[in-house]
Amino acid sequence: MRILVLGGDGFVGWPVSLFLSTTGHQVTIVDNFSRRSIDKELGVDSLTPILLLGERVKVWKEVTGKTIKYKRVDVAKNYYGLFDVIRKIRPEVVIHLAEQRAAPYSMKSEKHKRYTVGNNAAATHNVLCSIVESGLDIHLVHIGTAGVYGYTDSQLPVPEGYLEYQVLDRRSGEYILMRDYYPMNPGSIYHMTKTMDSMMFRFYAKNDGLRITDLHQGVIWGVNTPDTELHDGLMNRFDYCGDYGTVLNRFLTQGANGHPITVYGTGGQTRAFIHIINCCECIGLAIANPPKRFDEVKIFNQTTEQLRLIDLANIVSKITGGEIQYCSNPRVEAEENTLELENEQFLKLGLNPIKVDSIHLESICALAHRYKSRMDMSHIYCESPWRKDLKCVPIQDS
Ligand code: USQ
Repeated sequence: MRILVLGGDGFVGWPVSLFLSTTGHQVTIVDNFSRRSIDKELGVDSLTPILLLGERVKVWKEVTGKTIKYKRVDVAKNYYGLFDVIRKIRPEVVIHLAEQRAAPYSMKSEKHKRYTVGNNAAATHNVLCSIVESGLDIHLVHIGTAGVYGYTDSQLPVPEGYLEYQVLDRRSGEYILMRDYYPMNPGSIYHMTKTMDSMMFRFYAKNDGLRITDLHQGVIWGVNTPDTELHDGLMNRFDYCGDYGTVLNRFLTQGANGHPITVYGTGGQTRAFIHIINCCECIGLAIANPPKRFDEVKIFNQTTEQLRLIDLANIVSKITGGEIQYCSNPRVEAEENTLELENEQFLKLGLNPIKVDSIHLESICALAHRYKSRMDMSHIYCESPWRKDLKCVPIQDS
Protein backbone atom coordinates (compact mmCIF):
# COMPACT_ATOMS: atom_id res chain seq x y z
CA MET A 1 0.00 0.00 0.00
CA ARG A 2 1.01 3.63 -0.43
CA ILE A 3 1.28 5.06 3.10
CA LEU A 4 1.88 8.63 4.16
CA VAL A 5 3.37 8.98 7.65
CA LEU A 6 2.81 12.49 9.01
CA GLY A 7 5.39 13.12 11.71
CA GLY A 8 7.53 10.24 10.48
CA ASP A 9 10.80 11.67 11.84
CA GLY A 10 9.62 11.45 15.46
CA PHE A 11 10.01 8.93 18.28
CA VAL A 12 7.05 6.84 17.13
CA GLY A 13 6.98 7.95 13.51
CA TRP A 14 10.47 6.77 12.61
CA PRO A 15 10.23 3.12 13.80
CA VAL A 16 6.67 2.94 12.44
CA SER A 17 7.90 4.15 9.02
CA LEU A 18 10.63 1.49 8.98
CA PHE A 19 8.20 -1.21 10.12
CA LEU A 20 5.78 -0.33 7.33
CA SER A 21 8.59 -0.20 4.78
CA THR A 22 9.88 -3.61 5.94
CA THR A 23 6.41 -5.10 5.65
CA GLY A 24 6.23 -4.13 1.99
CA HIS A 25 4.49 -0.75 1.96
CA GLN A 26 5.58 2.30 -0.02
CA VAL A 27 6.23 4.86 2.67
CA THR A 28 6.43 8.63 2.33
CA ILE A 29 7.26 10.71 5.40
CA VAL A 30 6.02 14.24 5.92
CA ASP A 31 7.53 16.18 8.81
CA ASN A 32 8.32 19.78 9.79
CA PHE A 33 11.09 18.64 12.18
CA SER A 34 9.45 20.53 15.05
CA ARG A 35 10.65 17.90 17.54
CA ARG A 36 14.25 18.68 16.59
CA SER A 37 13.55 22.42 17.00
CA ILE A 38 12.05 21.76 20.44
CA ASP A 39 15.30 19.98 21.43
CA LYS A 40 17.11 23.23 20.62
CA GLU A 41 14.53 25.30 22.50
CA LEU A 42 14.87 23.12 25.61
CA GLY A 43 18.66 22.84 25.31
CA VAL A 44 18.57 19.05 25.53
CA ASP A 45 19.17 16.39 22.90
CA SER A 46 18.12 12.79 22.35
CA LEU A 47 20.24 10.49 24.54
CA THR A 48 20.99 8.46 21.44
CA PRO A 49 22.66 10.28 18.56
CA ILE A 50 20.23 10.45 15.63
CA LEU A 51 20.96 11.31 12.02
CA LEU A 52 19.03 13.88 10.00
CA LEU A 53 16.06 12.38 8.16
CA GLY A 54 17.74 12.63 4.75
CA GLU A 55 20.72 10.68 6.09
CA ARG A 56 18.51 8.15 7.88
CA VAL A 57 16.60 7.22 4.74
CA LYS A 58 19.90 6.89 2.82
CA VAL A 59 21.16 4.40 5.44
CA TRP A 60 17.82 2.55 5.18
CA LYS A 61 18.26 2.29 1.41
CA GLU A 62 21.85 1.03 1.79
CA VAL A 63 20.94 -1.54 4.44
CA THR A 64 17.65 -2.87 3.04
CA GLY A 65 17.45 -1.66 -0.57
CA LYS A 66 14.09 -0.05 0.28
CA THR A 67 13.16 3.54 -0.50
CA ILE A 68 11.42 5.90 1.90
CA LYS A 69 10.57 9.27 0.37
CA TYR A 70 10.16 12.37 2.48
CA LYS A 71 9.01 15.95 2.23
CA ARG A 72 9.20 18.87 4.65
CA VAL A 73 5.70 20.24 5.24
CA ASP A 74 4.17 21.83 8.32
CA VAL A 75 0.84 20.01 8.44
CA ALA A 76 -0.70 22.53 10.85
CA LYS A 77 0.34 25.63 8.91
CA ASN A 78 0.67 24.59 5.30
CA TYR A 79 -2.65 23.08 4.26
CA TYR A 80 -1.96 23.31 0.54
CA GLY A 81 1.49 21.77 0.98
CA LEU A 82 -0.17 18.78 2.64
CA PHE A 83 -2.93 18.67 0.04
CA ASP A 84 -0.35 18.68 -2.72
CA VAL A 85 1.50 15.68 -1.22
CA ILE A 86 -1.76 13.76 -0.86
CA ARG A 87 -2.74 14.58 -4.47
CA LYS A 88 0.64 13.42 -5.81
CA ILE A 89 1.20 10.32 -3.66
CA ARG A 90 -2.45 9.19 -3.64
CA PRO A 91 -1.96 7.28 -0.35
CA GLU A 92 -4.31 4.49 0.66
CA VAL A 93 -3.44 5.09 4.31
CA VAL A 94 -2.41 8.22 6.21
CA ILE A 95 -0.82 7.75 9.65
CA HIS A 96 -1.28 10.97 11.62
CA LEU A 97 1.48 11.58 14.16
CA ALA A 98 1.96 15.27 13.42
CA GLU A 99 1.07 16.49 16.90
CA GLN A 100 2.95 17.88 19.88
CA ARG A 101 2.91 14.79 22.09
CA ALA A 102 4.35 15.65 25.50
CA ALA A 103 2.02 16.44 28.37
CA PRO A 104 4.61 18.40 30.44
CA TYR A 105 5.72 20.48 27.42
CA SER A 106 2.07 21.33 26.76
CA MET A 107 1.80 22.73 30.33
CA LYS A 108 5.08 24.66 30.35
CA SER A 109 3.69 28.17 29.84
CA GLU A 110 0.87 30.04 28.14
CA LYS A 111 2.97 29.98 24.96
CA HIS A 112 3.31 26.19 25.06
CA LYS A 113 -0.38 25.68 25.84
CA ARG A 114 -1.37 27.83 22.90
CA TYR A 115 1.17 26.19 20.61
CA THR A 116 -0.01 22.68 21.52
CA VAL A 117 -3.70 23.48 21.04
CA GLY A 118 -3.12 25.48 17.86
CA ASN A 119 -0.76 22.96 16.32
CA ASN A 120 -2.64 19.78 17.21
CA ALA A 121 -6.13 21.01 16.39
CA ALA A 122 -5.05 22.63 13.12
CA ALA A 123 -2.98 19.62 12.07
CA THR A 124 -5.83 17.18 12.66
CA HIS A 125 -8.36 19.36 10.91
CA ASN A 126 -6.06 19.98 7.94
CA VAL A 127 -5.53 16.24 7.56
CA LEU A 128 -9.27 15.52 7.63
CA CYS A 129 -10.18 18.37 5.31
CA SER A 130 -7.45 17.50 2.79
CA ILE A 131 -8.53 13.85 2.68
CA VAL A 132 -12.10 14.91 1.87
CA GLU A 133 -10.95 17.38 -0.79
CA SER A 134 -8.67 14.78 -2.39
CA GLY A 135 -11.69 12.59 -3.14
CA LEU A 136 -9.57 9.53 -2.30
CA ASP A 137 -10.85 6.69 -0.12
CA ILE A 138 -8.03 7.04 2.43
CA HIS A 139 -7.93 5.19 5.76
CA LEU A 140 -6.76 7.62 8.44
CA VAL A 141 -4.94 6.05 11.39
CA HIS A 142 -4.31 8.37 14.33
CA ILE A 143 -2.39 7.83 17.55
CA GLY A 144 -4.52 9.14 20.35
CA THR A 145 -4.01 8.44 24.02
CA ALA A 146 -5.37 6.25 26.77
CA GLY A 147 -5.24 9.47 28.78
CA VAL A 148 -8.50 10.66 27.16
CA TYR A 149 -10.33 8.46 29.67
CA GLY A 150 -8.76 10.15 32.69
CA TYR A 151 -7.33 8.40 35.71
CA THR A 152 -10.16 8.35 38.18
CA ASP A 153 -10.94 4.91 39.59
CA SER A 154 -13.40 3.20 37.30
CA GLN A 155 -15.77 0.50 38.49
CA LEU A 156 -15.40 -1.21 35.10
CA PRO A 157 -12.51 -2.06 32.79
CA VAL A 158 -12.37 0.86 30.36
CA PRO A 159 -13.92 -0.28 27.07
CA GLU A 160 -12.35 0.45 23.69
CA GLY A 161 -13.62 3.97 23.07
CA TYR A 162 -17.38 3.46 23.40
CA LEU A 163 -19.63 3.02 26.38
CA GLU A 164 -23.03 1.36 26.22
CA TYR A 165 -25.36 2.41 28.99
CA GLN A 166 -29.02 2.61 29.92
CA VAL A 167 -30.75 5.90 30.68
CA LEU A 168 -34.09 6.18 32.44
CA ASP A 169 -36.76 7.83 30.27
CA ARG A 170 -38.77 9.59 32.99
CA ARG A 171 -41.84 9.88 30.75
CA SER A 172 -42.28 6.15 30.18
CA GLY A 173 -40.27 4.81 33.11
CA GLU A 174 -38.35 2.64 30.63
CA TYR A 175 -34.58 2.36 30.21
CA ILE A 176 -33.21 3.35 26.83
CA LEU A 177 -29.96 1.78 25.60
CA MET A 178 -27.43 4.39 24.49
CA ARG A 179 -23.93 4.23 23.01
CA ASP A 180 -21.47 7.08 23.01
CA TYR A 181 -17.81 7.86 23.40
CA TYR A 182 -16.60 6.82 26.86
CA PRO A 183 -16.59 10.05 28.95
CA MET A 184 -13.46 12.03 28.25
CA ASN A 185 -11.50 13.51 31.11
CA PRO A 186 -8.15 14.89 29.96
CA GLY A 187 -5.34 15.47 32.46
CA SER A 188 -3.25 17.96 30.50
CA ILE A 189 -3.50 20.39 27.59
CA TYR A 190 -1.88 17.74 25.41
CA HIS A 191 -4.47 15.13 26.44
CA MET A 192 -7.20 17.73 25.91
CA THR A 193 -6.15 18.16 22.27
CA LYS A 194 -6.62 14.42 21.75
CA THR A 195 -10.18 14.67 23.04
CA MET A 196 -10.72 17.54 20.58
CA ASP A 197 -9.40 15.28 17.80
CA SER A 198 -12.03 12.69 18.75
CA MET A 199 -14.84 15.13 18.02
CA MET A 200 -13.37 16.07 14.65
CA PHE A 201 -13.08 12.38 13.77
CA ARG A 202 -16.69 11.74 14.73
CA PHE A 203 -17.91 14.59 12.51
CA TYR A 204 -15.88 13.61 9.44
CA ALA A 205 -16.75 9.91 9.76
CA LYS A 206 -20.44 10.78 9.88
CA ASN A 207 -20.51 13.63 7.38
CA ASP A 208 -18.04 12.48 4.74
CA GLY A 209 -17.78 8.76 5.41
CA LEU A 210 -14.06 9.00 6.17
CA ARG A 211 -12.60 5.73 7.38
CA ILE A 212 -10.86 6.58 10.65
CA THR A 213 -9.07 4.49 13.27
CA ASP A 214 -8.09 6.16 16.55
CA LEU A 215 -5.55 4.30 18.68
CA HIS A 216 -5.83 5.14 22.37
CA GLN A 217 -2.27 4.42 23.27
CA GLY A 218 -0.68 4.00 26.68
CA VAL A 219 2.72 5.28 27.79
CA ILE A 220 5.37 3.95 25.43
CA TRP A 221 8.51 2.33 26.77
CA GLY A 222 11.50 0.98 24.87
CA VAL A 223 13.53 2.76 22.23
CA ASN A 224 14.63 0.59 19.35
CA THR A 225 12.95 -2.03 17.16
CA PRO A 226 14.47 -4.79 15.00
CA ASP A 227 14.49 -2.29 12.10
CA THR A 228 16.19 0.59 13.92
CA GLU A 229 18.74 -1.89 15.28
CA LEU A 230 19.94 -2.86 11.80
CA HIS A 231 22.45 0.03 11.79
CA ASP A 232 23.52 2.78 14.23
CA GLY A 233 22.45 5.29 11.58
CA LEU A 234 18.84 4.09 11.99
CA MET A 235 18.82 4.59 15.78
CA ASN A 236 15.60 5.92 17.27
CA ARG A 237 15.55 9.00 19.49
CA PHE A 238 15.60 8.45 23.27
CA ASP A 239 14.00 11.17 25.38
CA TYR A 240 14.88 11.32 29.06
CA CYS A 241 14.31 14.95 30.10
CA GLY A 242 11.54 16.10 32.41
CA ASP A 243 9.53 17.57 29.55
CA TYR A 244 9.65 14.80 26.93
CA GLY A 245 10.82 11.52 28.46
CA THR A 246 8.09 9.06 29.37
CA VAL A 247 8.16 7.57 32.81
CA LEU A 248 9.63 4.08 32.40
CA ASN A 249 12.31 5.18 29.94
CA ARG A 250 13.19 7.98 32.37
CA PHE A 251 13.44 5.61 35.33
CA LEU A 252 15.75 3.35 33.28
CA THR A 253 18.10 6.14 32.14
CA GLN A 254 18.21 7.49 35.69
CA GLY A 255 18.90 4.10 37.28
CA ALA A 256 21.46 3.12 34.65
CA ASN A 257 23.38 6.39 34.84
CA GLY A 258 23.53 7.11 38.56
CA HIS A 259 20.63 9.56 39.01
CA PRO A 260 17.98 8.81 41.64
CA ILE A 261 14.72 7.41 40.23
CA THR A 262 12.23 10.29 40.30
CA VAL A 263 8.81 9.16 41.50
CA TYR A 264 6.24 11.98 41.55
CA GLY A 265 4.01 11.97 44.62
CA THR A 266 3.40 8.56 46.18
CA GLY A 267 3.96 6.50 43.03
CA GLY A 268 0.44 5.15 43.50
CA GLN A 269 -0.53 6.30 39.99
CA THR A 270 -1.41 3.42 37.66
CA ARG A 271 -0.88 3.90 33.93
CA ALA A 272 -1.30 1.84 30.78
CA PHE A 273 1.92 0.82 28.98
CA ILE A 274 3.00 -0.50 25.60
CA HIS A 275 6.42 -1.34 24.16
CA ILE A 276 7.49 0.55 21.02
CA ILE A 277 7.71 -2.72 19.03
CA ASN A 278 4.11 -3.58 19.95
CA CYS A 279 3.10 -0.04 18.99
CA CYS A 280 4.46 -0.58 15.46
CA GLU A 281 2.73 -3.97 15.24
CA CYS A 282 -0.59 -2.49 16.39
CA ILE A 283 -0.42 0.14 13.65
CA GLY A 284 0.19 -2.67 11.13
CA LEU A 285 -2.85 -4.54 12.47
CA ALA A 286 -4.99 -1.40 12.36
CA ILE A 287 -4.04 -0.82 8.72
CA ALA A 288 -4.95 -4.40 7.84
CA ASN A 289 -8.36 -4.10 9.54
CA PRO A 290 -9.87 -0.78 8.47
CA PRO A 291 -13.41 0.40 9.12
CA LYS A 292 -15.83 0.78 6.22
CA ARG A 293 -17.08 4.09 4.86
CA PHE A 294 -19.69 5.68 7.17
CA ASP A 295 -18.78 3.31 10.01
CA GLU A 296 -18.29 4.99 13.37
CA VAL A 297 -14.67 5.87 14.26
CA LYS A 298 -12.90 2.59 15.05
CA ILE A 299 -11.18 2.82 18.41
CA PHE A 300 -8.60 0.45 19.89
CA ASN A 301 -7.02 0.62 23.31
CA GLN A 302 -3.39 0.31 22.24
CA THR A 303 -1.91 -0.96 25.46
CA THR A 304 -0.71 -4.28 26.80
CA GLU A 305 -0.61 -3.88 30.59
CA GLN A 306 -1.38 -1.49 33.43
CA LEU A 307 1.27 -0.89 36.07
CA ARG A 308 1.71 1.19 39.22
CA LEU A 309 4.63 3.61 39.07
CA ILE A 310 6.10 2.66 42.43
CA ASP A 311 6.16 -0.99 41.33
CA LEU A 312 8.03 0.02 38.18
CA ALA A 313 10.44 2.16 40.19
CA ASN A 314 11.14 -0.81 42.48
CA ILE A 315 11.81 -3.10 39.50
CA VAL A 316 14.19 -0.55 37.97
CA SER A 317 15.88 0.01 41.32
CA LYS A 318 16.45 -3.73 41.69
CA ILE A 319 17.94 -4.03 38.20
CA THR A 320 20.15 -0.96 38.36
CA GLY A 321 20.82 -0.48 42.07
CA GLY A 322 19.47 3.08 41.74
CA GLU A 323 17.79 4.69 44.75
CA ILE A 324 14.17 5.85 44.58
CA GLN A 325 13.65 9.55 45.17
CA TYR A 326 10.12 10.78 45.92
CA CYS A 327 9.49 14.21 44.40
CA SER A 328 6.70 16.70 44.91
CA ASN A 329 4.29 16.16 42.04
CA PRO A 330 4.36 18.92 39.41
CA ARG A 331 1.10 17.55 37.95
CA VAL A 332 -2.53 17.80 38.94
CA GLU A 333 -3.41 14.10 39.08
CA ALA A 334 -4.80 11.57 41.54
CA GLU A 335 -2.16 10.39 44.03
CA GLU A 336 -3.39 6.84 43.56
CA ASN A 337 -5.71 5.22 41.08
CA THR A 338 -6.69 1.83 39.79
CA LEU A 339 -6.88 1.27 36.05
CA GLU A 340 -7.92 -1.56 33.80
CA LEU A 341 -8.25 -1.15 30.07
CA GLU A 342 -9.80 -3.65 27.69
CA ASN A 343 -7.57 -4.55 24.75
CA GLU A 344 -9.36 -7.57 23.30
CA GLN A 345 -9.41 -6.27 19.75
CA PHE A 346 -5.66 -6.30 19.19
CA LEU A 347 -5.27 -9.58 21.08
CA LYS A 348 -7.89 -11.19 18.81
CA LEU A 349 -6.02 -9.86 15.76
CA GLY A 350 -2.91 -11.69 17.00
CA LEU A 351 -0.90 -9.10 18.95
CA ASN A 352 1.73 -10.81 21.08
CA PRO A 353 2.21 -8.46 24.07
CA ILE A 354 5.73 -7.58 25.19
CA LYS A 355 5.47 -7.29 28.95
CA VAL A 356 7.80 -5.38 31.23
CA ASP A 357 10.53 -7.91 32.05
CA SER A 358 14.16 -7.80 33.08
CA ILE A 359 15.52 -8.75 29.63
CA HIS A 360 13.86 -5.81 27.92
CA LEU A 361 14.59 -3.41 30.77
CA GLU A 362 18.26 -4.42 30.93
CA SER A 363 18.72 -3.84 27.21
CA ILE A 364 17.31 -0.31 27.56
CA CYS A 365 19.63 0.30 30.54
CA ALA A 366 22.58 -0.90 28.44
CA LEU A 367 21.63 1.54 25.68
CA ALA A 368 21.25 4.38 28.20
CA HIS A 369 24.62 3.53 29.72
CA ARG A 370 26.30 3.44 26.30
CA TYR A 371 25.33 7.08 25.81
CA LYS A 372 25.80 8.25 29.41
CA SER A 373 28.19 11.01 28.31
CA ARG A 374 25.32 12.59 26.33
CA MET A 375 23.02 12.75 29.36
CA ASP A 376 22.53 16.25 30.77
CA MET A 377 21.65 15.78 34.45
CA SER A 378 20.40 19.39 34.70
CA HIS A 379 17.31 18.47 32.65
CA ILE A 380 16.09 15.50 34.70
CA TYR A 381 13.55 17.20 36.96
CA CYS A 382 10.32 18.29 35.33
CA GLU A 383 10.40 22.02 34.67
CA SER A 384 6.76 22.27 33.58
CA PRO A 385 4.35 22.33 36.54
CA TRP A 386 0.62 22.02 35.83
CA ARG A 387 0.01 25.17 37.92
CA LYS A 388 2.23 28.00 39.11
CA ASP A 389 1.94 26.85 42.74
CA LEU A 390 3.39 23.39 41.95
CA LYS A 391 6.97 22.30 41.41
CA CYS A 392 8.99 19.11 41.08
CA VAL A 393 11.69 18.84 43.74
CA PRO A 394 12.94 15.93 45.85
CA ILE A 395 10.66 15.71 48.91
CA GLN A 396 13.47 16.22 51.42
CA ASP A 397 14.42 19.50 49.67
CA SER A 398 10.87 20.93 49.40
N1 USQ B 1 6.03 10.34 36.38
C1 USQ B 1 6.81 10.12 37.51
N2 USQ B 1 8.13 10.40 37.41
C2 USQ B 1 8.72 10.87 36.27
C3 USQ B 1 7.90 11.07 35.13
C4 USQ B 1 6.56 10.82 35.24
O1 USQ B 1 6.35 9.70 38.56
O2 USQ B 1 9.93 11.09 36.29
C5 USQ B 1 4.57 10.02 36.42
C6 USQ B 1 3.62 11.13 36.05
O3 USQ B 1 3.30 11.94 37.15
C7 USQ B 1 2.43 10.34 35.51
C8 USQ B 1 3.05 9.09 34.92
O4 USQ B 1 4.36 9.01 35.45
O5 USQ B 1 1.60 9.94 36.57
C9 USQ B 1 3.11 9.04 33.41
O6 USQ B 1 3.84 10.14 32.93
P1 USQ B 1 4.49 10.14 31.48
O7 USQ B 1 5.24 11.43 31.33
O8 USQ B 1 5.21 8.89 31.21
O9 USQ B 1 3.19 10.07 30.55
P2 USQ B 1 2.15 11.22 30.16
O10 USQ B 1 2.66 12.56 30.42
O11 USQ B 1 0.84 10.89 30.81
O12 USQ B 1 2.02 11.10 28.59
C10 USQ B 1 2.70 10.09 27.86
C11 USQ B 1 3.07 10.60 26.47
C12 USQ B 1 1.83 10.82 25.65
C13 USQ B 1 0.94 9.61 25.68
C14 USQ B 1 0.65 9.22 27.11
C15 USQ B 1 -0.16 7.98 27.22
O13 USQ B 1 3.82 11.78 26.55
O14 USQ B 1 2.19 11.07 24.30
O15 USQ B 1 -0.26 9.91 25.03
O16 USQ B 1 1.88 8.98 27.76
S1 USQ B 1 -1.18 8.02 28.65
O17 USQ B 1 -0.38 8.26 29.81
O18 USQ B 1 -1.83 6.73 28.70
O19 USQ B 1 -2.08 9.12 28.51
